[in-house]
Amino acid sequence: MEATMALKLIHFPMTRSLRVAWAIFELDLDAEIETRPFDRAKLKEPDYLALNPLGKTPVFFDYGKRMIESVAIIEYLANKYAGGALSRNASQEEYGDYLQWMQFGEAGMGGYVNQLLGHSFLLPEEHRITSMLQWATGEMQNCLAFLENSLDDRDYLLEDFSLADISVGYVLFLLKVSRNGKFMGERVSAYFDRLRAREAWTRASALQP
Ligand SMILES: N[C@@H](CCC(=O)N[C@@H](CS)C(=O)NCC(=O)O)C(=O)O
Repeated sequence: MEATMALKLIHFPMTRSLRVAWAIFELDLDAEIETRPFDRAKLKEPDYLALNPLGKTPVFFDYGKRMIESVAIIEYLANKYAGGALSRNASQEEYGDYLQWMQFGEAGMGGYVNQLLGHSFLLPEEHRITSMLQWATGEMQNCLAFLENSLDDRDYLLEDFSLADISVGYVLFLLKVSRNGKFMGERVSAYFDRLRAREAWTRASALQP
């Protein structure tokens, strides 16, 4: 791949590469963002598979190093290029919560959102399974209740804004996209609005091919 800069993200609007674009703007990093239209079929073509063999988004390059997991990429950027800004380390009291929320956004909630999207929109109608949709809805409600209680009266998941808010905030966005925003409680809705009001989110979510 021809890279004109050290850091390069191939971004597809609304997909998980949005986490990476959002973090790039929050961390004020000098990175090239090439925005392409999201077309699932194109991700499975040889040209794109040469970039990301999984045929998924995101794909990110730091010179010769390629990364394809959105939450790992944002942690990498913060620690390698921003002196640990918006991250937490083992010497800090919030470290355990930080790690947990970072994982919760993708490993905890991401799979259920995928099921909601798949069995509502993405799969051909004859392949959608109502009981899978019901199961994913119940699991998502469980996650949202945990989030609602955990937020308590804080503005963010930790004391201040962190990458964990990018991890979880993006999946709340996907929940809205899957037309399941109605399951968000009062605190989660207010939290999501707070995240969407951030300048870096506005810039990242406005990126177009
Ligand atoms: N765990 C991965 C998930 C990547 C992922 O599932 N990306 C979706 C878009 S949000 C995708 O590329 N879907 C295309 C497909 O599966 O065909 C991450 O967080 O980066």
